[in-house]
Amino acid sequence: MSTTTVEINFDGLVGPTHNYAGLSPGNVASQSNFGETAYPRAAALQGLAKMRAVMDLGLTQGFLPPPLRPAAGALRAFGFAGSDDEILARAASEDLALFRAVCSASSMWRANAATILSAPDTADGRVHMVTANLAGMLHRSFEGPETHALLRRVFRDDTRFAVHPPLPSARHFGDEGAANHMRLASSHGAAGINVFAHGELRGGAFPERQSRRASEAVARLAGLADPLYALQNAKAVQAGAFHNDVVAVANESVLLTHPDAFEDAQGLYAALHGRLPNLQVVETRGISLADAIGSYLFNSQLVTLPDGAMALVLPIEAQENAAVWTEVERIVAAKNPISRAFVVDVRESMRNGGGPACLRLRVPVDEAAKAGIDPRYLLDEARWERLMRTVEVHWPEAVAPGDLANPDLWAQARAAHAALEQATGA
Ligand code: SUG
Repeated sequence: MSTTTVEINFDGLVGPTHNYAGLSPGNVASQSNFGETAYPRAAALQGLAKMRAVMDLGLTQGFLPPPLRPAAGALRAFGFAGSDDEILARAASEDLALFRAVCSASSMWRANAATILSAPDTADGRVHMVTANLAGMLHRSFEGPETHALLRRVFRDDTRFAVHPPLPSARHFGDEGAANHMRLASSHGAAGINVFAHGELRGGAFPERQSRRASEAVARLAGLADPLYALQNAKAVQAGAFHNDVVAVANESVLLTHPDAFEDAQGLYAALHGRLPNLQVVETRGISLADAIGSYLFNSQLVTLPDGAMALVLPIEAQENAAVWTEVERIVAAKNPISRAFVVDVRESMRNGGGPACLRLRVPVDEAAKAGIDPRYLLDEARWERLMRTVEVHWPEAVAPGDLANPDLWAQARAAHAALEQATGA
């Protein structure tokens, strides 16, 4: 056990084609903002400001760049041929839904990039990363292979990191990554309990995106001993909790949760208490599922600060909801042990159903593992400034769904992608 293990948040940088195409059924924000104009530059700057806010708390911050969109290359597998522009033009006219899917900037929600299994919990003592297949949504299903290649580049020391490809037979193994995984432990460096929240076919109006079979495969791949599986509450899924991280969040020994997050919440708490004596379950009081999902209270980042205190990094929407904010103030005042709250503005992402916690992938590392990360993806002042400048110069100001078929946007997105590669040296 290492006392120097910390968690690094790797945020997804919002890509230049960020738009509102209503691609995620079951995700209330994505559905209700369909057709609106999106602001990719503002979206990426909001994300960078969040990264900066977390850096300013004294935490190490990483970032993951977006893949090139529109993904003309992905369309070749479906029989589209010609130049990239020819392929995109043909797809836009023949299959608009498929075309919109390959334009999505959904890689920004890096909580769905992979499930991360912490070194003290895995059979070989490496950090395991199982890339998510994101099979539940067409637009997200294109991310897996690119994310796998990226994670292999970033977490390059294979004596410290084991990066797995997305699970095959995707339809039967729907896997949405860390958004449905929680780790409870007395500290980041101690052995922990891995909890996998999952859905099952229960026939509601909204899809259940994480299959238990996928979670079991993830646990096997990492060689976890004795993980827990917790069925999501059908009420929560049907209220719009398409990922468990919109109704619960864990950090070290704390589980902050909506009382209706899990089908058998008491059973889960009892199993956790039995294995982690200093576990603190903080259930919210008086917050409806609708308020939880509208405000994204639980999609806060729950982080351990360098002085050992725990803080919530909340979306501004949580502050704007009086009932939710009163509850946040109560939780912080109780100090057991969440004692600070910071608010960030990631409204552009929120309008597609992605809060602060969706935008980041948590990676626990000790010093040796940290040294095995490509440093170009760890932010310092200069790298953060360079990202800011690149976004300011190259990201489009506004994108409406109708703009997606405009070849000028494709050219701008390619130029932005190239500029980012140059800026990061990647
Ligand atoms: O998969 N939204 C994402 C939001 C992901 C949030 N992630 C976590 N909860 N961890 C999704 O539903 C919307 C795209 C659109 O409609 O254009 C979208 O993909």
